[in-house]
Amino acid sequence: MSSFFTYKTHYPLSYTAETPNRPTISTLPPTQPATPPQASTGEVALPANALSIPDILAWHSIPQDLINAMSGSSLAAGLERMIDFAPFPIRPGVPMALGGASGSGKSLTLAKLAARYARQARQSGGRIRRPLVLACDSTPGSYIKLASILRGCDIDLMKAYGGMNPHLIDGHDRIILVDLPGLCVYSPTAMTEMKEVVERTQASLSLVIPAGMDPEESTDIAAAFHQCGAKSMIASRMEQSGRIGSVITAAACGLALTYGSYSGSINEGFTQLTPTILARRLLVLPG
Ligand SMILES: Nc1nc2c(ncn2[C@@H]2O[C@H](COP(=O)(O)OP(=O)(O)O)[C@@H](O)[C@H]2O)c(=O)[nH]1
Ligand SMILES: [Mg+2]
Repeated sequence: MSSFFTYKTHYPLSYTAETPNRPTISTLPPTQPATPPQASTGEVALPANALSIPDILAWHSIPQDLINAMSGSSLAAGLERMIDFAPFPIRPGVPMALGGASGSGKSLTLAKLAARYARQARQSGGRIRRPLVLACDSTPGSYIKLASILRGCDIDLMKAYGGMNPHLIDGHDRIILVDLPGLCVYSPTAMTEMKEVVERTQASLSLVIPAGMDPEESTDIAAAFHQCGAKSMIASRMEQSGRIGSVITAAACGLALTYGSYSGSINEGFTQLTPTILARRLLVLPG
């Protein structure tokens, strides 16, 4: 696994997006090649016979230095070397706040998690309590939107604008998810406000990064969250974009890659990412 500092040392932000012979969408068809792949893919089928794996990674706008660092026996092995793949680090009694840019998928991802834990609680026959969701985004309309996404889920939803001291919450033995406002990491004020909410809630912090974002921007965002104490990330909109380099560069900053979100529905398209699943997604465009 790499850390943000290793990544920054070896892969500075100043990489050029203009990779030589950069493939275009028309050179990366989502169909099976007529001839075998040019490189080992770790049991993953390569969709484009005309392109090497480094070419495809460049198509995803992954920096050349990171591509070089991933090269070796197979793409899955290269990903495993550069990225920490881990279960989502949540436990009862410790609130988990989901942060990221506005529109990145924080609320939908939170709802997917809440729906899972609500299902577990229901199936436990009363042994596990239903999850609690703290709505910390006071942007007009966001509470109503969150409540409507969560409608039908067996959860408790509580407004906690500005954060909330967890001692005031009946939550020591239940999963607590925190919906944060969207923020711009380049704004020191916004970052300070987010840190205050997270500290007041004594929450852990996880980042939601959408596929399709500019990989340099996602590196900046992941680095800023890493410095704020985030240890993990979730990749959203994995089925909505071709290029997913933003997910790779963010994770290579030292955030453990947990779930990938593949659908706009709260009850489907939410998968624990593994090197093989990610390798396949890099090589095969969404169908
Ligand atoms: N298809 C699809 N839509 C997504 C996914 N994640 C988020 N969205 C949509 O993206 C939009 C913004 O998501 P939202 O959770 O409100 O973002 P937030 O501003 O970060 O809370 C909503 O319309 C979501 O339904 C995903 O993985 N797949
Ligand atoms: Mg939201």
